[in-house]
Amino acid sequence: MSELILYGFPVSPYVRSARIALIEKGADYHYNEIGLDHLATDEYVRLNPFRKMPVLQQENFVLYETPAILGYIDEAFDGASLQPADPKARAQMRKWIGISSSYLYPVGVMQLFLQRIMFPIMGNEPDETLVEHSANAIAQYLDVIEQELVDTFLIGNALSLADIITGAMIDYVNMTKEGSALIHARPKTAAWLSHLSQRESFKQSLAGLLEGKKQR
Ligand SMILES: N[C@@H](CCC(=O)N[C@@H](CS)C(=O)NCC(=O)O)C(=O)O
Repeated sequence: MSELILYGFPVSPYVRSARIALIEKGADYHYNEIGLDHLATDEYVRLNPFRKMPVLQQENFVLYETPAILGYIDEAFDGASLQPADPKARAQMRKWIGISSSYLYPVGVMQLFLQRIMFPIMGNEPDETLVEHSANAIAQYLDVIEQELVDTFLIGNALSLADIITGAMIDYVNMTKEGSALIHARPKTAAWLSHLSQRESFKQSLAGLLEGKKQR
């Protein structure tokens, strides 16, 4: 198969999701690590006119939007399927992919994680009002995860794209002291995240910048 290239900044949970899926499938790929400044270049806009990451490229096939990338990775490569065959289960998986992008990312990543973890790395002071607001919002979303989890995985009894994208975002929430307390008050969610974070794919895809940054 022709060379597969993934572009993105390693801290991005969307980029990390794609890396997790590639590792889970055992796909051979080249990771082209780019910084946020690269999104403004003419070279990048030719790959993604919306200037977001990740982008997956395989010769003249260029794909952006994480749900599409995750589906392609699963379907184009051998290895255990990351999508359930049953239509209802597959629909539930897509529901979680939508929840992650529409609700978890804006509050859990762009507010709580950004303020608590990334701001100190960048030398900025967190906005405590925003931290409190986002922790309250994410608590409600964690309640939904806790109610829906029946077993080790979000859907059925196998790892799916739902666990990958939702897990990548909740893992970042768990790095914050507020998020960690909320997750550990929800035993099924805590056990689910603990299983995921022990997978090689989750360990190998953690950005070096974030190592040792989990708050205690
Ligand atoms: N809908 C896009 C969202 C991707 C996205 O928001 N990526 C972030 C990184 S986590 C990004 O590129 N941010 C740069 C920016 O908004 O300027 C997807 O599913 O891939």
